[in-house]
Amino acid sequence: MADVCVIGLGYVGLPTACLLANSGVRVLGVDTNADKVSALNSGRTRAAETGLDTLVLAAFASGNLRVGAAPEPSETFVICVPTPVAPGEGADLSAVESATRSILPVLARGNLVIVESTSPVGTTRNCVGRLLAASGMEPETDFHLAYCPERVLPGKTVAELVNNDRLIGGLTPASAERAKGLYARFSSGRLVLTDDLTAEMCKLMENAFRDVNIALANAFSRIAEETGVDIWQAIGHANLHPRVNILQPGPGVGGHCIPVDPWFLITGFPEDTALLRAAREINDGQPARIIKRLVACGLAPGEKIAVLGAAYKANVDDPRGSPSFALAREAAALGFPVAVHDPFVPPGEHDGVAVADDLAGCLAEAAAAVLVTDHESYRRLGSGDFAPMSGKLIYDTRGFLDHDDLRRAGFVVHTLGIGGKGEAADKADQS
Ligand code: SAJ
Repeated sequence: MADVCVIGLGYVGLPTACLLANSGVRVLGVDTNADKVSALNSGRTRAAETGLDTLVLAAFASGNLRVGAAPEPSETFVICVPTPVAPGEGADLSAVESATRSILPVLARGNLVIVESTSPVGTTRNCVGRLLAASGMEPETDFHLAYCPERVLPGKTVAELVNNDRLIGGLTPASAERAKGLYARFSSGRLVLTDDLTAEMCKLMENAFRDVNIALANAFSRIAEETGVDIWQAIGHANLHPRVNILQPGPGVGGHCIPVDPWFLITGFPEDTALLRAAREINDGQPARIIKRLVACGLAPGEKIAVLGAAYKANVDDPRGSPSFALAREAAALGFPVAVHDPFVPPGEHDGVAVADDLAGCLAEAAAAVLVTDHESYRRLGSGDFAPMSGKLIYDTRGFLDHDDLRRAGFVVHTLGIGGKGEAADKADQS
């Protein structure tokens, strides 16, 4: 018997289980991946997440955390499994369904079931609630049911789980109150009560908001390239307006949340989501646009492109959905040999693209280098680091490198969102 059973020990489930254990409740963490369970039992975690190692060690040392393969009778069940959604297709709820079915044999009257997985609006009551009703018990009459989305930023997961405000969406106010009691054990943020449908909708709105606003920055950066404006400076100036906050343009939107979650809304409500679909197209179109600009700068098929960065964002080792891979694939399809470097992503094949941690090897004989990820360690790159290149073209998609130093050493530096090559890019578009 545990107090809380957390199902799915991924980037949210594991730290949540540990924070609960460290707050003094007996937690059983469950995962269907036997390797993950045995790694955890021998004290190993994914070290790249700040503070996670210490948290896991403390949770095991407290004696309150166990991990295993199947749920046991518990007061509360927290479902933290993935809900993948492919562009143009509906959400794949199979992991939520099987996690829910795994609770059925141990569910008891008075229990609380919480869903954290990002899901289409209505999943908690219509999918999880209905599946659990097969127990002969009804949600709300016999057990409590709530939807409580996480809002953590990968890389800062532990701190954000503790500090962020949270939405607690209950099928009834009583369910929300029960769930609030659980999160209050470790959260110092505000715990705001609402219903399950609203909480589900909020999670999707939050990430769609971000995607649309990044697309807006990317659309502005394209106009800047055509007009000779420096978008980085222009955004800084525009953001002096007290009610304007334009985000940063870049090589596209990666990760497993922002480019994915809008599809929950687009596939469910195609007629009302033209804006969200357009944003997806703009953001996904950035890698192809970057290659067009390299071609406009004179790069020819057969010449090697070095891609700096495989992680989807700065200073993390997570390559999921990284625009680097779209860029590498697109370039390879057009006949450019490509090498991808990252200081954090484990070397090997990711998304069908080879990633290496040898920077000089990646740059060797490259005609062009493209800075994709704004890792802090890349900021310090000077002209000497680019010396192994055979060509002189550097394309900075983040407005990030020390352009003066590079130019002094004879490199030709172009930056995403800075005009000057508009005409050449136009010609490439028309060819
Ligand atoms: N990006 C830009 N321009 C910007 C900001 C980001 O191009 O101005 C790109 C990044 O380079 C990256 C991608 O967007 O490729 C996403 O990065 P991110 O740091 O903005 O977000 P994630 O995906 O790491 O985490 C998001 C967060 N959601 C929001 O900010 C609304 C996080 O709070 C969520 O919990 C998480 O998704 C999730 O699990 O949904």
